[in-house]
Amino acid sequence: MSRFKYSVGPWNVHEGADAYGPSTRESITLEEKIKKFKEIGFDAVQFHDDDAVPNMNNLTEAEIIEEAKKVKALLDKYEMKAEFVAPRLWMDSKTTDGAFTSNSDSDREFAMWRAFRSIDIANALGCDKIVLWLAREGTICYESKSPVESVKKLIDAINKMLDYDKNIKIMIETKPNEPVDRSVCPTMGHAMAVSAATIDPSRVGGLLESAHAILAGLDPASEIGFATSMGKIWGVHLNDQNGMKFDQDKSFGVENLRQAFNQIKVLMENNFGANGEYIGLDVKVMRTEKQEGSYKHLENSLKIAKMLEAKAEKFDYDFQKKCIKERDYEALEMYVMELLMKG
Ligand code: 3MF
Ligand code: MG
Repeated sequence: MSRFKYSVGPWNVHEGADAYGPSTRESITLEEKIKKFKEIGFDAVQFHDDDAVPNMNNLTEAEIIEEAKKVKALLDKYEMKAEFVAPRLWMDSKTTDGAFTSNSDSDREFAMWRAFRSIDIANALGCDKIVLWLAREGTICYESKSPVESVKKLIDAINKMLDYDKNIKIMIETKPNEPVDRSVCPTMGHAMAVSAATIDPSRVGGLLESAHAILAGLDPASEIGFATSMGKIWGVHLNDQNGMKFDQDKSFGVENLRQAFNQIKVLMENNFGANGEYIGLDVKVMRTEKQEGSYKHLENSLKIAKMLEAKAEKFDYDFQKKCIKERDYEALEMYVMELLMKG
Protein backbone atom coordinates (compact mmCIF):
# COMPACT_ATOMS: atom_id res chain seq x y z
CA MET A 1 0.00 0.00 0.00
CA SER A 2 1.45 3.29 -1.04
CA ARG A 3 1.26 6.35 1.17
CA PHE A 4 1.13 8.58 -1.91
CA LYS A 5 -1.44 9.32 -4.57
CA TYR A 6 -0.06 9.27 -8.11
CA SER A 7 -1.00 11.26 -11.20
CA VAL A 8 -0.17 11.31 -14.91
CA GLY A 9 -0.95 13.38 -18.01
CA PRO A 10 -2.48 12.24 -21.32
CA TRP A 11 0.73 13.46 -23.03
CA ASN A 12 2.62 10.69 -21.20
CA VAL A 13 1.08 8.19 -23.60
CA HIS A 14 2.14 9.41 -27.01
CA GLU A 15 2.74 8.37 -30.58
CA GLY A 16 6.54 8.38 -30.50
CA ALA A 17 7.34 11.25 -32.86
CA ASP A 18 10.48 13.20 -31.99
CA ALA A 19 12.28 16.18 -33.54
CA TYR A 20 13.92 13.84 -36.08
CA GLY A 21 11.27 11.35 -37.01
CA PRO A 22 7.57 10.62 -37.34
CA SER A 23 5.14 8.73 -35.13
CA THR A 24 5.72 5.06 -34.43
CA ARG A 25 2.41 4.29 -32.70
CA GLU A 26 -1.30 5.03 -33.14
CA SER A 27 -3.15 7.71 -31.13
CA ILE A 28 -5.27 6.60 -28.18
CA THR A 29 -8.44 8.46 -27.15
CA LEU A 30 -8.59 10.45 -23.91
CA GLU A 31 -11.27 8.16 -22.49
CA GLU A 32 -9.20 5.05 -23.19
CA LYS A 33 -6.18 6.66 -21.52
CA ILE A 34 -8.16 7.64 -18.42
CA LYS A 35 -9.58 4.11 -18.13
CA LYS A 36 -6.12 2.58 -18.43
CA PHE A 37 -4.56 5.07 -15.96
CA LYS A 38 -7.11 3.94 -13.41
CA GLU A 39 -6.37 0.27 -14.09
CA ILE A 40 -2.63 0.82 -13.68
CA GLY A 41 -3.19 2.42 -10.28
CA PHE A 42 -3.20 6.19 -10.82
CA ASP A 43 -5.51 8.44 -8.82
CA ALA A 44 -5.55 11.63 -10.86
CA VAL A 45 -5.04 13.05 -14.35
CA GLN A 46 -3.07 16.18 -15.22
CA PHE A 47 -4.29 18.25 -18.16
CA HIS A 48 -3.11 20.80 -20.63
CA ASP A 49 -5.99 23.17 -21.34
CA ASP A 50 -6.39 21.72 -24.83
CA ASP A 51 -6.07 18.10 -23.65
CA ALA A 52 -9.39 18.79 -21.93
CA VAL A 53 -10.81 21.13 -24.57
CA PRO A 54 -9.27 20.53 -28.01
CA ASN A 55 -9.63 23.34 -30.53
CA MET A 56 -10.35 25.79 -27.71
CA ASN A 57 -9.11 28.84 -29.64
CA ASN A 58 -12.19 28.53 -31.83
CA LEU A 59 -14.71 28.18 -29.02
CA THR A 60 -16.51 30.78 -26.94
CA GLU A 61 -15.78 31.03 -23.22
CA ALA A 62 -19.12 29.35 -22.42
CA GLU A 63 -18.47 26.55 -24.93
CA ILE A 64 -15.06 25.90 -23.38
CA ILE A 65 -16.64 25.38 -19.96
CA GLU A 66 -19.30 23.08 -21.47
CA GLU A 67 -16.61 20.94 -23.13
CA ALA A 68 -14.61 20.77 -19.90
CA LYS A 69 -17.69 19.54 -18.04
CA LYS A 70 -17.85 16.56 -20.42
CA VAL A 71 -14.30 15.65 -19.40
CA LYS A 72 -15.26 15.99 -15.73
CA ALA A 73 -18.04 13.44 -16.38
CA LEU A 74 -15.43 11.09 -17.90
CA LEU A 75 -13.24 11.47 -14.83
CA ASP A 76 -16.21 10.75 -12.57
CA LYS A 77 -17.07 7.65 -14.62
CA TYR A 78 -13.64 6.17 -13.86
CA GLU A 79 -13.41 7.60 -10.33
CA MET A 80 -10.45 9.77 -11.20
CA LYS A 81 -9.64 13.31 -10.08
CA ALA A 82 -8.10 16.18 -12.05
CA GLU A 83 -4.86 17.43 -10.45
CA PHE A 84 -4.15 20.56 -12.47
CA VAL A 85 -4.58 22.36 -15.76
CA ALA A 86 -1.59 23.83 -17.60
CA PRO A 87 -2.10 26.35 -20.42
CA ARG A 88 -0.24 24.93 -23.42
CA LEU A 89 1.44 28.22 -24.23
CA TRP A 90 4.16 26.88 -26.46
CA MET A 91 2.25 25.19 -29.32
CA ASP A 92 0.43 28.13 -30.83
CA SER A 93 1.38 30.36 -33.72
CA LYS A 94 0.51 33.24 -31.39
CA THR A 95 3.25 32.28 -28.91
CA THR A 96 6.14 31.70 -31.29
CA ASP A 97 8.32 34.19 -29.40
CA GLY A 98 7.03 33.30 -25.94
CA ALA A 99 3.75 33.89 -24.14
CA PHE A 100 3.69 36.08 -21.01
CA THR A 101 7.13 37.48 -21.88
CA SER A 102 6.66 37.82 -25.63
CA ASN A 103 7.79 41.04 -27.28
CA SER A 104 4.38 41.23 -28.97
CA ASP A 105 1.53 42.95 -27.07
CA SER A 106 -1.15 40.95 -28.86
CA ASP A 107 0.63 37.64 -28.23
CA ARG A 108 0.87 38.47 -24.51
CA GLU A 109 -2.84 39.24 -24.54
CA PHE A 110 -3.57 35.87 -26.16
CA ALA A 111 -1.44 34.15 -23.49
CA MET A 112 -3.53 35.80 -20.76
CA TRP A 113 -6.72 34.69 -22.51
CA ARG A 114 -5.46 31.07 -22.49
CA ALA A 115 -4.37 31.38 -18.84
CA PHE A 116 -7.83 32.61 -17.79
CA ARG A 117 -9.52 29.86 -19.82
CA SER A 118 -7.24 27.30 -18.10
CA ILE A 119 -8.59 28.56 -14.78
CA ASP A 120 -12.17 28.17 -16.06
CA ILE A 121 -11.34 24.63 -17.21
CA ALA A 122 -9.74 23.79 -13.83
CA ASN A 123 -12.89 24.93 -12.06
CA ALA A 124 -15.05 22.82 -14.39
CA LEU A 125 -12.81 19.80 -13.73
CA GLY A 126 -13.01 20.35 -9.96
CA CYS A 127 -9.38 21.23 -9.29
CA ASP A 128 -7.76 24.38 -7.92
CA LYS A 129 -4.26 24.17 -9.39
CA ILE A 130 -2.73 25.68 -12.49
CA VAL A 131 0.73 24.63 -13.67
CA LEU A 132 2.90 27.05 -15.57
CA TRP A 133 5.61 25.26 -17.50
CA LEU A 134 7.19 28.39 -18.94
CA ALA A 135 8.41 26.69 -22.09
CA ARG A 136 9.15 29.68 -24.31
CA GLU A 137 9.58 32.31 -21.60
CA GLY A 138 13.21 33.03 -22.28
CA THR A 139 15.45 33.64 -25.25
CA ILE A 140 16.92 31.88 -28.22
CA CYS A 141 18.72 35.14 -29.10
CA TYR A 142 19.93 36.62 -25.83
CA GLU A 143 19.71 40.27 -26.90
CA SER A 144 16.07 39.90 -28.04
CA LYS A 145 14.61 40.36 -24.54
CA SER A 146 15.56 42.14 -21.36
CA PRO A 147 16.22 39.71 -18.48
CA VAL A 148 14.77 42.32 -16.11
CA GLU A 149 11.59 43.12 -18.05
CA SER A 150 10.94 39.41 -18.70
CA VAL A 151 10.76 38.62 -14.99
CA LYS A 152 8.52 41.64 -14.40
CA LYS A 153 6.19 40.54 -17.21
CA LEU A 154 6.00 37.05 -15.73
CA ILE A 155 5.12 38.40 -12.27
CA ASP A 156 2.52 40.66 -13.83
CA ALA A 157 0.88 37.73 -15.66
CA ILE A 158 0.77 35.63 -12.48
CA ASN A 159 -0.75 38.56 -10.58
CA LYS A 160 -3.51 38.83 -13.20
CA MET A 161 -4.28 35.11 -12.76
CA LEU A 162 -4.36 35.41 -8.96
CA ASP A 163 -6.70 38.34 -9.34
CA TYR A 164 -8.95 36.58 -11.86
CA ASP A 165 -9.75 33.76 -9.40
CA LYS A 166 -9.28 34.17 -5.67
CA ASN A 167 -9.02 30.40 -5.00
CA ILE A 168 -6.72 29.26 -7.73
CA LYS A 169 -3.16 28.17 -6.85
CA ILE A 170 -0.29 28.39 -9.30
CA MET A 171 2.62 25.96 -9.47
CA ILE A 172 5.62 27.07 -11.48
CA GLU A 173 7.26 24.09 -13.22
CA THR A 174 10.85 25.19 -13.58
CA LYS A 175 13.18 24.18 -16.42
CA PRO A 176 16.46 25.82 -17.41
CA ASN A 177 16.32 25.31 -21.19
CA GLU A 178 14.56 23.53 -24.06
CA PRO A 179 12.84 24.72 -26.14
CA VAL A 180 14.50 28.04 -25.22
CA ASP A 181 18.22 28.45 -24.77
CA ARG A 182 17.95 30.45 -21.54
CA SER A 183 14.82 30.35 -19.43
CA VAL A 184 13.53 33.15 -17.16
CA CYS A 185 12.64 30.73 -14.36
CA PRO A 186 15.15 27.87 -14.39
CA THR A 187 15.16 26.51 -10.82
CA MET A 188 13.11 26.22 -7.64
CA GLY A 189 15.03 29.16 -6.17
CA HIS A 190 13.84 31.34 -9.05
CA ALA A 191 10.26 30.08 -8.65
CA MET A 192 10.29 30.90 -4.93
CA ALA A 193 11.61 34.38 -5.63
CA VAL A 194 8.90 34.98 -8.24
CA SER A 195 6.31 33.69 -5.76
CA ALA A 196 7.50 36.14 -3.12
CA ALA A 197 7.17 39.02 -5.57
CA THR A 198 3.51 38.34 -6.46
CA ILE A 199 0.41 39.87 -4.86
CA ASP A 200 -0.33 36.59 -3.02
CA PRO A 201 2.75 34.43 -2.38
CA SER A 202 0.61 31.98 -0.40
CA ARG A 203 -0.98 30.89 -3.70
CA VAL A 204 2.17 30.55 -5.81
CA GLY A 205 4.36 27.47 -5.34
CA GLY A 206 6.55 25.09 -7.28
CA LEU A 207 6.45 21.86 -9.24
CA LEU A 208 9.81 20.15 -9.48
CA GLU A 209 10.58 17.79 -12.33
CA SER A 210 13.57 15.49 -11.79
CA ALA A 211 14.86 15.76 -15.37
CA HIS A 212 14.61 19.56 -15.33
CA ALA A 213 16.73 19.78 -12.17
CA ILE A 214 19.35 17.53 -13.75
CA LEU A 215 19.33 19.71 -16.90
CA ALA A 216 20.14 22.65 -14.60
CA GLY A 217 23.05 20.66 -13.13
CA LEU A 218 21.19 20.34 -9.84
CA ASP A 219 20.10 17.47 -7.62
CA PRO A 220 16.33 16.80 -7.81
CA ALA A 221 15.96 15.78 -4.15
CA SER A 222 17.71 18.97 -3.04
CA GLU A 223 15.45 21.07 -5.26
CA ILE A 224 12.43 19.35 -3.69
CA GLY A 225 14.00 20.00 -0.28
CA PHE A 226 14.54 23.68 -1.02
CA ALA A 227 10.91 24.28 -2.03
CA THR A 228 9.73 22.12 0.89
CA SER A 229 11.60 24.34 3.32
CA MET A 230 9.46 27.23 2.02
CA GLY A 231 6.25 25.15 2.29
CA LYS A 232 5.91 25.40 -1.46
CA ILE A 233 6.36 21.99 -3.07
CA TRP A 234 2.83 21.36 -4.30
CA GLY A 235 3.65 18.98 -7.13
CA VAL A 236 6.46 16.87 -8.55
CA HIS A 237 7.14 15.32 -11.93
CA LEU A 238 9.31 12.34 -11.15
CA ASN A 239 11.26 10.86 -14.04
CA ASP A 240 14.92 10.36 -14.96
CA GLN A 241 17.52 11.89 -17.20
CA ASN A 242 20.99 10.91 -18.38
CA GLY A 243 23.00 14.07 -17.86
CA MET A 244 22.76 17.51 -19.40
CA LYS A 245 21.36 16.93 -22.86
CA PHE A 246 17.87 17.05 -24.39
CA ASP A 247 14.97 16.42 -22.02
CA GLN A 248 14.54 12.65 -21.93
CA ASP A 249 11.63 11.98 -19.56
CA LYS A 250 12.95 8.49 -18.83
CA SER A 251 11.16 6.14 -16.47
CA PHE A 252 11.67 7.11 -12.84
CA GLY A 253 14.87 5.70 -11.31
CA VAL A 254 16.28 3.98 -14.39
CA GLU A 255 19.39 6.18 -14.63
CA ASN A 256 20.24 6.98 -11.02
CA LEU A 257 18.56 4.82 -8.42
CA ARG A 258 20.15 6.50 -5.39
CA GLN A 259 19.06 9.92 -6.62
CA ALA A 260 15.55 8.54 -7.18
CA PHE A 261 15.54 7.00 -3.69
CA ASN A 262 16.46 10.34 -2.17
CA GLN A 263 13.58 12.06 -3.98
CA ILE A 264 11.08 9.58 -2.53
CA LYS A 265 12.79 9.80 0.87
CA VAL A 266 12.60 13.60 1.10
CA LEU A 267 8.93 13.52 0.06
CA MET A 268 8.16 10.87 2.69
CA GLU A 269 10.10 12.60 5.46
CA ASN A 270 8.18 15.81 4.87
CA ASN A 271 4.76 14.26 4.59
CA PHE A 272 4.24 15.22 0.96
CA GLY A 273 0.63 14.50 0.04
CA ALA A 274 -0.82 15.53 3.41
CA ASN A 275 -2.59 18.45 1.73
CA GLY A 276 -3.82 16.40 -1.22
CA GLU A 277 -0.68 16.70 -3.36
CA TYR A 278 0.01 14.05 -5.99
CA ILE A 279 3.24 12.51 -7.22
CA GLY A 280 3.14 13.02 -10.97
CA LEU A 281 5.13 10.70 -13.22
CA ASP A 282 6.12 12.76 -16.26
CA VAL A 283 7.64 9.93 -18.25
CA LYS A 284 7.70 8.95 -21.93
CA VAL A 285 7.84 5.46 -23.36
CA MET A 286 10.74 4.74 -25.72
CA ARG A 287 10.11 5.53 -29.38
CA THR A 288 10.99 1.92 -30.22
CA GLU A 289 8.12 0.50 -28.17
CA LYS A 290 5.24 -1.12 -30.06
CA GLN A 291 1.58 -0.13 -29.69
CA GLU A 292 0.92 -2.66 -26.95
CA GLY A 293 3.83 -1.20 -24.95
CA SER A 294 2.29 2.30 -24.82
CA TYR A 295 1.84 2.21 -21.02
CA LYS A 296 4.87 0.12 -20.00
CA HIS A 297 6.91 3.12 -18.81
CA LEU A 298 4.02 4.17 -16.54
CA GLU A 299 3.70 0.70 -15.03
CA ASN A 300 7.47 0.54 -14.59
CA SER A 301 7.80 4.02 -13.07
CA LEU A 302 4.96 3.41 -10.63
CA LYS A 303 6.46 0.07 -9.62
CA ILE A 304 9.90 1.60 -9.11
CA ALA A 305 8.46 4.51 -7.08
CA LYS A 306 6.58 2.08 -4.82
CA MET A 307 9.64 -0.15 -4.41
CA LEU A 308 11.63 2.92 -3.39
CA GLU A 309 8.89 3.85 -0.91
CA ALA A 310 9.39 0.43 0.66
CA LYS A 311 13.15 0.99 0.79
CA ALA A 312 12.70 4.42 2.38
CA GLU A 313 10.32 2.85 4.94
CA LYS A 314 13.19 0.57 5.96
CA PHE A 315 15.75 3.36 6.30
CA ASP A 316 17.42 2.97 9.69
CA TYR A 317 17.37 6.45 11.25
CA ASP A 318 19.13 5.19 14.41
CA PHE A 319 22.04 3.94 12.34
CA GLN A 320 22.07 7.24 10.45
CA LYS A 321 22.22 9.11 13.78
CA LYS A 322 25.10 6.94 14.98
CA CYS A 323 27.05 7.54 11.75
CA ILE A 324 26.43 11.29 12.01
CA LYS A 325 27.58 11.30 15.65
CA GLU A 326 30.77 9.46 14.74
CA ARG A 327 31.15 11.47 11.53
CA ASP A 328 31.40 8.15 9.70
CA TYR A 329 29.81 9.04 6.40
CA GLU A 330 31.59 6.20 4.57
CA ALA A 331 29.59 3.79 6.72
CA LEU A 332 26.38 5.71 6.11
CA GLU A 333 26.94 5.72 2.37
CA MET A 334 27.65 1.99 2.29
CA TYR A 335 24.53 1.38 4.36
CA VAL A 336 22.46 3.23 1.76
CA MET A 337 24.05 1.26 -1.08
CA GLU A 338 23.35 -2.04 0.64
CA LEU A 339 19.79 -0.98 1.43
CA LEU A 340 19.26 -0.30 -2.27
CA MET A 341 21.06 -3.38 -3.60
CA LYS A 342 19.89 -6.08 -1.20
CA GLY A 343 16.54 -7.77 -1.89
C1 3MF B 1 8.25 19.70 -20.38
C2 3MF B 1 7.33 19.11 -19.40
C3 3MF B 1 5.89 19.20 -19.73
C4 3MF B 1 5.07 19.74 -18.60
C5 3MF B 1 3.63 19.75 -18.94
C6 3MF B 1 2.82 20.52 -17.94
C7 3MF B 1 5.20 17.77 -21.48
O1 3MF B 1 9.56 19.46 -20.16
O2 3MF B 1 7.74 18.55 -18.41
O3 3MF B 1 5.43 17.93 -20.10
O4 3MF B 1 5.24 19.00 -17.44
O5 3MF B 1 3.48 20.30 -20.18
O6 3MF B 1 2.95 21.86 -18.15
MG1 MG C 1 6.90 18.00 -16.54
